[in-house]
Amino acid sequence: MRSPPIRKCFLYVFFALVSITNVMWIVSSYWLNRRLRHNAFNVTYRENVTSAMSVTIRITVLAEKPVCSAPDKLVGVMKMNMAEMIKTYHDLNASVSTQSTRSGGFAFEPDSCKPKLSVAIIIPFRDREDHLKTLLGHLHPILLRQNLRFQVFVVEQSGNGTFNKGRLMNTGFLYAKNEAKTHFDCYIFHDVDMLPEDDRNLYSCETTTNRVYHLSCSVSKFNYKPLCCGMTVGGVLSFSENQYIKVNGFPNDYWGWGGEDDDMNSRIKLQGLRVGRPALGLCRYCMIEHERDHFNPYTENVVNDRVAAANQKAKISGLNNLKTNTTGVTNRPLYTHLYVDVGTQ
Ligand code: UDH
Ligand code: MN
Repeated sequence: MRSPPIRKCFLYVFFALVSITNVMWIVSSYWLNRRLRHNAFNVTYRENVTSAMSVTIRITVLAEKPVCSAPDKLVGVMKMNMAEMIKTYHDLNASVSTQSTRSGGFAFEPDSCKPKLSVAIIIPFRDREDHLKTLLGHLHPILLRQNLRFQVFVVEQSGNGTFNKGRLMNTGFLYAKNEAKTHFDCYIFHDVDMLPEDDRNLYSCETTTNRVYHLSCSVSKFNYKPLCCGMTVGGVLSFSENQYIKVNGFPNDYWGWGGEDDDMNSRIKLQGLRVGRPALGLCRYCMIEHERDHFNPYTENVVNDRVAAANQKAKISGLNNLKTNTTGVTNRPLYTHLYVDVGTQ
């Protein structure tokens, strides 16, 4: 049976309208998408087709967080009551030992603004659980107050062999640079027992100058005497990615306690970099008191000979000949835990 002409007309108009609205929808969403992407907005589209005649497009534009300005919640000098801190951070037990439900590890960042810098904190580690708890409990809030994006990597040496801090730090750097999901601007190598005493000591780095930063220049174990007693760049040391690559990382051939920091000091100078330090009051650190670890012996002559040859080795021992084996990675709520076989002496 043939349709009456009036019904046919309606059908044509109906299909024409549907096609026009669809074309308009496609063009406008493409255009908006391009424009908004160009302006770096996050866009979520929700199409709601309620009937053939009415096509509504609801677009929610979520403005991106503003870039963080200078941190304004810093407290300055902090009270360092060790007994109280240890008691408080005992509760961190769960965060320290449990596995995170979020995969891939994650960086922390402030809620309300987009950080200017992304920082990887790399902690060489073995058998210092109490120190780690205390450090994490103390450091996390400081880094959040400093408006940084940061991720902590605890690089643990497996087994009972002699400790090799240089290899652990190099392994942590390469993992953070190549395997983590976040890009980092700065890499800060951090002893597990060093607690900053002033949160105006910023955990950052200089990406455009030749200055690396020694953040811990006044330490409790030396009665806060600046650069006391042969100290060079030990404790807490900050690099940009390029700077760390330029110095070829830490040396791999220091076994046991001492020397790798003095060797690094030579590498920095050899590459024409300079060591910057925060203003004296700001670089105060409290080192948790401890004895020398059993598997981290000090052999003075060996260390001295190695440090004397530091410049000759700078190009041949470091990132470019690192042979370690990362046997496991566990993402925990507060940090990413690497288990590393550093090889043998
Ligand atoms: N580290 C470990 N486990 C070890 C050895 C070293 O985690 O078994 C790491 C840790 O991050 C530590 C860092 O390596 O903070 C440096 O080692 P250290 O703390 O032993 O170095 P420090 O210069 O040693 O503090 C001083 C030891 C002398 C103590 C003498 C006390 N009378
Ligand atoms: Mn120590």
